[in-house]
Amino acid sequence: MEPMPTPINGYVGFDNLTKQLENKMLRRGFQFNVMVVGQSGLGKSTMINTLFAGHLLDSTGRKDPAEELRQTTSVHTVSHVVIENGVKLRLNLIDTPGYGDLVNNDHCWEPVVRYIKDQYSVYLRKELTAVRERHIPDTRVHAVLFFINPSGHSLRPIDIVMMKKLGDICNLIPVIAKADALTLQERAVFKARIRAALQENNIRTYPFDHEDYDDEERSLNSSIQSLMPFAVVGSEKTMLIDGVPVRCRPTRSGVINVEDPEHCEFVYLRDFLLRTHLSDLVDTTTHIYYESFRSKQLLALKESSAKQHAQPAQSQTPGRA
Ligand SMILES: Nc1nc2c(ncn2[C@@H]2O[C@H](COP(=O)(O)OP(=O)(O)O)[C@@H](O)[C@H]2O)c(=O)[nH]1
Ligand SMILES: [Mg+2]
Repeated sequence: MEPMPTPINGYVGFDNLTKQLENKMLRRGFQFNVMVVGQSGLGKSTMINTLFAGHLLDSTGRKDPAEELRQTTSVHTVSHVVIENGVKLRLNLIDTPGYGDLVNNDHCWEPVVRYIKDQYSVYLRKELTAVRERHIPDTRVHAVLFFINPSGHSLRPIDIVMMKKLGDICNLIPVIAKADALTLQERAVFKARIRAALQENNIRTYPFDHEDYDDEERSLNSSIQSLMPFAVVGSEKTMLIDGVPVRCRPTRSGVINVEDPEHCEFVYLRDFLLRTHLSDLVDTTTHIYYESFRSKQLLALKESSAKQHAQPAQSQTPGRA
């Protein structure tokens, strides 16, 4: 139990601590690494650009009709620095091959899973060197946005396999892509069906409860979970509505205002990802996913070195799990 606070007579000044931390964080900036996963053409690049209100990833959409349709064939990372009111955010955006598009989808999750584990492994090696860097560059994936095809039916078996693999090793955030393809009623049914499938298959999505969460955090988590997966629409086009520029997408049934919660759930996703949970995503990656990778690796190392003592063999370095 924590001891009772001792009364102090007069101003000491350690209440400046939060200010000191804030200044330090502002100087250093934040690192946030987001990965997008899903079939090609589901609007992944567009959604990243909509989220960060800038052109950070190129869309597969052709500018010139003669140009070939570009498809992401390997895991591809781009880095950006964005600054808002003096807060510096270093972003790594990780684009992945449009998986599940091929005739043979066996092992299509491999490059994605390998990339995520490789980043843990790189970090661990840096941590284990005798002379550690003061700040180890963090390339660990803090959030994976998983784009679900707005089919209105249910998840494909391949989606389930992929999500299961991802939910075990990182913060998985499923979203329904191109939600303008569904009516509000279809959307509600589809969302409920996906939530049921996630539960049935024991797929862990972010946010999830943790032992040391208090009641308030648990109830916030469950209210977010009940809204998931967010049905989003992305667009880089802006139009003036009542004199204010807003991102929108013209459709057959009218113009969708991306930032209007009556039209789609983009703002929920943005607020959750960037306004309320950004720091927790980074913490969860460090304390849950990386920690579990780290302890598995170190235990394996210990075991193998015990074996080596018994019978001297080749040297072993930490690698992939
Ligand atoms: N209807 C609709 N189209 C979208 C949406 N988001 C993106 N698109 C379009 O879908 C095409 C593919 O988008 P892109 O972001 O390149 O998809 P990616 O392959 O998943 O990265 C482009 O023509 C986009 O303009 C959306 O929310 N709704
Ligand atoms: Mg793309």
